[in-house]
Amino acid sequence: MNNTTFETNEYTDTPKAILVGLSYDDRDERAFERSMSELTALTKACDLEPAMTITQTLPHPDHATFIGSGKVEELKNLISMLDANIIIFGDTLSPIQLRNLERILDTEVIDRTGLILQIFAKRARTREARMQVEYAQLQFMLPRLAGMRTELSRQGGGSGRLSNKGAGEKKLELDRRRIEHRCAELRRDLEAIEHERDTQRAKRMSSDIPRISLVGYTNAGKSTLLNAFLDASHIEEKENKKVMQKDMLFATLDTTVRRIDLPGHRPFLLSDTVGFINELPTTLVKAFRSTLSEAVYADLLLEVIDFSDPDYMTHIEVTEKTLRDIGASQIPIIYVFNKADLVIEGSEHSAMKIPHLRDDRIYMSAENSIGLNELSSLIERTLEGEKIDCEFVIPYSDGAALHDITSRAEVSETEYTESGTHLILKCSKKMVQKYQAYTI
Ligand SMILES: Nc1nc2c(ncn2[C@@H]2O[C@H](COP(=O)(O)OP(=O)(O)OP(=O)(O)O)[C@@H](O)[C@H]2O)c(=O)[nH]1
Ligand SMILES: [Mg+2]
Repeated sequence: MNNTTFETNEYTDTPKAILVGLSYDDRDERAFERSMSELTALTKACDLEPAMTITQTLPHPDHATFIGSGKVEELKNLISMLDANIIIFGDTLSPIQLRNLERILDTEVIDRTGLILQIFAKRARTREARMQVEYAQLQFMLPRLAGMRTELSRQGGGSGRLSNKGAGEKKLELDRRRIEHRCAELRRDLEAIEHERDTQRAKRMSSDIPRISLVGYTNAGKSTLLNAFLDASHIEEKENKKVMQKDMLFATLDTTVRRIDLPGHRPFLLSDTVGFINELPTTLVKAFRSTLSEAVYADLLLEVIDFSDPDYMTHIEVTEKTLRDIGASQIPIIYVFNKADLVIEGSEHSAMKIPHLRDDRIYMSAENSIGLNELSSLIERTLEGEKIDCEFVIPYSDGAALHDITSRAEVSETEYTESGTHLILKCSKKMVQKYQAYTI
């Protein structure tokens, strides 16, 4: 891998970072290279200048300093040569390794998890997202408290980085208790917000309109797809309803729900939320559970995939794993192979005309609004296919249920029996669950 120095002044005043990667355990070389370019993108997303990347291959990481001692020396020289402000490691380091490296290098050292936490801290806008990030940062920090040093003049960037000022056991204990107290406070406030969110969601759930969630790897084009759908919709003030789309990892951190109403298609609610990444830190997954779980309550997921990324298969695996982790793996999925306009000449897919449909997949381009109608039709067919045949007997005392069911399901037979109205119909699984007590 080349050592790259950026000579443009694109990053003036931006703190300089040296990126460090270790290839060990016979890691696949290409996968390692891609993970290092992802680290570069993450560094930029954190408003840091990736001034140089250095790599090393070892049979296994050094338990004290992660990389070998010779490489640490090399790093030390590079820091003074480049006047670097921060060192970023591509893997997760142990608290001891972080502490040792900071001591030897006398420079701030963070690992991939720490970097992702910083990005989230910078991007979080809503009160909920900010509290979730703070919670994740504190949880991440607790086991590392003892290692934090004070002498370093740390660059800012992110609210949560506390340094352990006075060292000493007493101070440490005080810090620990303060952090635990703050965590409890945050948990309480977050639960209150979650309750509010549940109420809003319950309102949405009770409406007839299907709920669809955009999920997928960060930078795949989820927000672009939401905006393209808005553009094509019959609604007012669509410009104000658009969300940020940007070539940057973790551009979106908050959840937005919009009504989409394409001419000639049935309307639906579409939610856009935070994207996934390989090895999303568990502290973040836990803290963002309620934001991520927006997907759990959807009737259908649109998994957006950047088809132009050579690593898209890994991205699909990561997304499926994350969906399992948040309990959303049972929801039907449409695979949206996006950015198909970028598929290059000469590749195995270059003859493909877009939009191209195959079973539960569509190859399209959100940016160029190619394939929106075809995707809408696929959505309708998928939702329709999800409907099941069912029979209900609804007691005469529950008029509300009868009204709800008959207005939303396709009723084929109605009979008035002694115990209630007997209906034979086709409806969504959700409705069957809701009126489980009346099914026969
Ligand atoms: N060429 C091309 N670029 C696209 C397409 N769709 C999205 N992009 C670009 O890809 C970048 C990322 O798009 P976003 O919509 O912000 O991606 P996202 O999935 O919302 O990403 P996060 O919010 O960071 O998780 C932007 O620069 C878009 O302009 C497409 O179909 N073709
Ligand atoms: Mg987005």
